[in-house]
Order: sequence, then C-alpha cells, then structure tokens
Amino acid sequence: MEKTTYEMSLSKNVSVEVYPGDFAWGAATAAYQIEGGWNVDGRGPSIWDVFSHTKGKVFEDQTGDVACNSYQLWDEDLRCIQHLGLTHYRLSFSWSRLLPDGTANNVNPKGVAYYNKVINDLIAKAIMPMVTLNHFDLPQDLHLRGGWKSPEIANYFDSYARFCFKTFGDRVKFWITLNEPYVFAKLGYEDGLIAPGVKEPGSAVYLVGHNMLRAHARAWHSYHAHFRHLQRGKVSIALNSDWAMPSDPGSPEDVEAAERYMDFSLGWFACPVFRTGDYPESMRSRIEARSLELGLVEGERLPKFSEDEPTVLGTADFFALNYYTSRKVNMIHPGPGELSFRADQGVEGSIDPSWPICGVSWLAVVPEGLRKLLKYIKETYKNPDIYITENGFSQMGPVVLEDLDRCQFYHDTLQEVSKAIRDDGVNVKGYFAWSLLDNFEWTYGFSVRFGLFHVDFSRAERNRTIYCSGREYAAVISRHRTHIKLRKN
Ligand code: GBH
Repeated sequence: MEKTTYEMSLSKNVSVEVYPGDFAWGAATAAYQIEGGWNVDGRGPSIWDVFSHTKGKVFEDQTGDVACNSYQLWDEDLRCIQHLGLTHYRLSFSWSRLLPDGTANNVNPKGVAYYNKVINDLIAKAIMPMVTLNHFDLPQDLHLRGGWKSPEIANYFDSYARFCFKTFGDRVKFWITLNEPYVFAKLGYEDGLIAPGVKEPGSAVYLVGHNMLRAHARAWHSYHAHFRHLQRGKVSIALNSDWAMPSDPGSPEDVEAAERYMDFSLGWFACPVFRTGDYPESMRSRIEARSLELGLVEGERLPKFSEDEPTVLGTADFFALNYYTSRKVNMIHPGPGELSFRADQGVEGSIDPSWPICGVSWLAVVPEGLRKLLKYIKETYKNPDIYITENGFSQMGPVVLEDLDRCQFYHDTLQEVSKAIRDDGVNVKGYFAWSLLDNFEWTYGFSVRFGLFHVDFSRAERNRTIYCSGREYAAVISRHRTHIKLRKN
C-alpha cells in the first residue's frame, strides 16, 4: 500500500505539462545486447561474437549467444513495450544478421524477415521505431578486411545503409547511423576494453573516429539524395557525453580543462557534424603540439577531412544524445614521451564524493548534469532538436524489483529535462530510457542491470518482470497522454 502511494507521488511530481504533445517517450536496446540467436538462420559473426568468445574479455566469460533471446522472444518484448505505453522504441539492427559477410552482395532473407516483423508489429501498435544501423557489432568479415581503420569501411557502411533505407525506410522514419563513435573508438582501439580489443594508444582512436564520421556522412548524403523525398524520415548519429564541470569553478585552468574535456568527447564528433565541418580547434592544436614533441609528422594522427568527399557538416537532422553521468575536471601534465588520447586531452575527470554511485562504478548519478548539457548543446550547436536517445541507471548485486532508487532517478531526470524545456528553451523532442530490458552489458556481461524489465538469465524462458521503475515510467507517460487529451478538448 505504502509503496503504491510513493510511486504515485513520484510520477505526479513530474511536470508532464511542460513536455510537447508529440514528445517521443521511448526505451532503447541494441541487437547484440538482447537478441541472442548468434549462429542461427544465416547470421554471420560480428566482432562481438569473436571478442566475447575470447577468454578473459568479459565478466565470467559471459557472451551474447543467447542474451535476452529477443530473436525468439520478440513477442515478449513487444508486450513489455506496450505495457509501458511507449510511443517510440529504439532498437539496432545486427548488420551481420542482414548481410552475413557485411556486403550487400549477400542478403540473409531470414534476417530481413525478422526485422520486418519487428517493425510491422510496432507500427501496427502505433509505436514508432527508431533504428540504429550499427551499435558496436561490426561484421567480423569486414573487420578482417581492415574494419574501421580502413577507409573502405565508408563504402561498405554506405551500401549497408542504402540497403536498409530501401528495405525498411517506407516504415522507419528515425535512423541513427552509428552509436557512440567516442566509446567505440576509445574503448575499442585505445583502451582495448571492448571489441575489437585493439590497444594502439594515441593513433588508431583518431583514425577510427574519422572513418566513423566519413561513413556516417556518406549514409546521410545517400538518404538525403535518394530516399528523403519519398520516405520523409530523419537521420542522425548518437553521441554520448558526460557533462564536465571545472573542479574549482574559480580556477581559469580548471575552466579550460572542462572545456577541453567537452571538446575531446562530444566536440570531437559534434563539431564536425553540427558546427564547423572540422574537429575542435583545441583538438587540432593539442594533438599537433604533442606530435611535434614526440617527433611525429604533423597531421599524421588526427586526419584531415578531404575536400573530395561529401561534407560532414550538416549531416544530422536532429541531435541524438546519450547521457549517463558527469565529471569534475582538472588539467594533467603528461610526460613528454606519453603517446595516448589521455595525454593529448591533458585533462582528467573525477567523481565528486557527494554524487551517489549506483551499481556500476563509473555511473555517478547527476541528473542536473543533463540539464546543463542540454543547454550547452543548444548554445554550442545552433539550437537543434534534441532526442535523448539513452539515459539510465544500473543495478548490481542482488536483484531488487522494488528499485525505489531508480524510480527516484527517473523522476529527478525527467524533472531536469522539463526545466531544460521550460526554463532554458531547449528543444527536447524525446527521451529514451536505457534500457527496456536487463541485457548483456558489454564487458560487464549480465552483472550490471539497466532494464525497466528484469530478465531472468538463469532460465531458458528468459522471463521478463517489470521493475517498480518500469511502472513509474509508464505512469509518467500515461499522465502526459491524459494531459494532452484534456488540453485538446
Ligand atoms: C552506452 O554507453 C551504450 O550505448 C549502451 O550499449 C550501454 O549498454 C549503456 O551505455 C550502459 O553502459 O568501464 O570505466 O571503462 C554509455 C557510455 C561508455 C559509459 C563506457 C561507461 C565505461 C567506463 N559508456 N564507459 S569504464
């Protein structure tokens, strides 16, 4: 009884009236994290199959071989989506399920049938799909052909994107080309912590980021030239960012450090796409200066955008933001011989002791950081329409279905978003909770749970059970819907 009252008061306290009538209420997932069915019905391997099957890479050597088994249990997922009353659902395609060797020469009809069913079922329930073309899981065959380090990847990605636009674009109106190029390049090629597990500090990271931008831009231009006039959808790229604040706001050095932290994370991709067509000035100058110190040729590490290729500037129809946490930032002064992204960046972030850590150690809970970040994006990137394409709160250890801390988190976060809309005039058009389901949390395996629904990974049925936070989110969505109806009458 008491619990119910608590939930009601939480959802009642979100200022739903501030949200626009066509606001997208969503939840997000990614193919490798939920689908399973890794080697059935003609699916080709991806770099994540290879990585997770390599001993010692993932917590307890867990894999996404089965995960939530969404490849078999899509009907269950759909029920969860409907239960929440979502207006939008963000999923990703497994590239190697559609094109097993990554090339459009070889299409897997069963993969096409699976995503057709998912999309058609969503549309039949008036739920808008938002599709990410690639969420970390590059087809292994393309990796063997050089992967994201090879300039050729832009051609492969463009062919894949065109195939998807042609096959599904009559129904899919929101496309995300790539998920979090920062995370993929940095953790995949600098730190070696996620697939493909390459550790080439200070060099590959920039090349991979560059090729991801080139690939994204090619796909956007393809959509713009060949599909937009018929399909009338929107295409963007999902960028993740912490909100960086100076450790001491009174120290000009810390203030500069915070700016540089933003330049080397969000700015790395947002500046080329939304602002100038090139990397932030501070990235160019820092990396050049460090290269000189290290005796490397200038321009060898951070690539230049070629005039012969379609421009990267303007290749996003909205701003897709993944936000999880914030950092207090100060300068560091790396030794002259250190070749790394961190040394180039020359700053370091830390967690303020007053911020609660929930579940996984990197996730300090700072909802007010989201409001500041939204305002920063409005001011820095020409006031775009913003969709928050991921945001969430994790649980570790014993399963707690009555996750009141996560309820509080969603309440606080949605309040911050309402302030951004009402008081800061930010054009926030949608919010996608990460995640619909507990799922394969990359190197953390199943030990970190982000779901609005719990998934029982110990049972073949992979039963889904709603968390308290799922009911809370559903209540907010339903209150917003009621409010809009009343306003119309
Ligand atoms: C998102 O990345 C992903 O898009 C999504 O697939 C994922 O499930 C979700 O976050 C939750 O993690 O372990 O100290 O090296 C969010 C950005 C980047 C934040 C990697 C955590 C790891 C820090 N994440 N980072 S550490």
